[in-house]
Amino acid sequence: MNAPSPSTAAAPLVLSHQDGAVLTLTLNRPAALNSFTSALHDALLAALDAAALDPEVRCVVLTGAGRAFCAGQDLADPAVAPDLTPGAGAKDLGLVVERWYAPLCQRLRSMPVPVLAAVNGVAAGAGASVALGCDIVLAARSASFIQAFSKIGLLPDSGGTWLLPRLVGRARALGLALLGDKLPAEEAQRIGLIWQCVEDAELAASAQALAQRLATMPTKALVSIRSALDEALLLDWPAALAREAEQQRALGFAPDYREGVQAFGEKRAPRFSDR
Ligand code: T3D
Repeated sequence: MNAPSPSTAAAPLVLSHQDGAVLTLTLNRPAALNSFTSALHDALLAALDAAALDPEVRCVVLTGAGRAFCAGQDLADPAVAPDLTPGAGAKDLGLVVERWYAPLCQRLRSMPVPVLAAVNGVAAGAGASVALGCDIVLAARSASFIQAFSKIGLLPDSGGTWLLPRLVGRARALGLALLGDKLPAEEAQRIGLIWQCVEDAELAASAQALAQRLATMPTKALVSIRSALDEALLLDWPAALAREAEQQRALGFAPDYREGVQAFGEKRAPRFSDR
């Protein structure tokens, strides 16, 4: 991965680097392990919104600067951290989740292009949920996933309660979420929480290679596959079959299908263009 452009005055909270059709977004609060403040939320959401609208972007890579991917909510943020002075009122975390985390997770899940998380270090709390909400998760061998919520009296948010049992089943989801233990990347791959664990030195290059590959694929089909798999988990068998027919109908009318079949017949690489 090429180094993101160096910052000028105040360092941007999200570094953006485009290589061909692959946009890499790097969370950039390394001193606080890239934990989320409202400003980081704003910057990330704006970058994802822009990518969603940019026809040149066909895959997004999300990663972190420094030694962490993301340590979840910034617990030093006075807007969310409890005021410990006696008699001080409690903060409404529901509002924080509704205002920031739910829109971010919804944005990731509805991106019109595949999103790949390159987990370069620890992913804790909402940082783990955000990584796991991406379409493909690659992690460095030294990275880890921590459902840190229970340690501070909270429950997995940012889609965590939805994602965890679907990814690893109820028993493991509960073990991870109740205990909040550090799960090394290699173990995360073994239990099916993530796609792949790679050597630290290979993470950036592996993520870019996979992202470039996804960027050459039929984007509409990839995004339909994501939504079909998500929806199918909530459907019974006849409804899933009906939904497949519906989505296949739409893909069959899209130019990428013609191009794919034509390229196969002509024994050449397809040139997909739908987005
Ligand atoms: O609004 C709401 O609150 C609701 C939404 C909640 C969503 C959530 O994400 S809740 C979960 C929040 N996250 C956590 O509880 C994780 C807290 N962090 C940790 O447990 C540890 O830092 C890690 C296990 C992630 C890494 O440990 P380690 O030993 O490698 O690093 P460290 O020394 O703990 O942290 C390094 C620095 O980053 C340190 O700052 P310092 O002392 O060097 O100035 C530490 O305070 C800072 N840091 C780490 N995590 C956070 C953080 N600062 C603010 N917020 C953090 N979450």
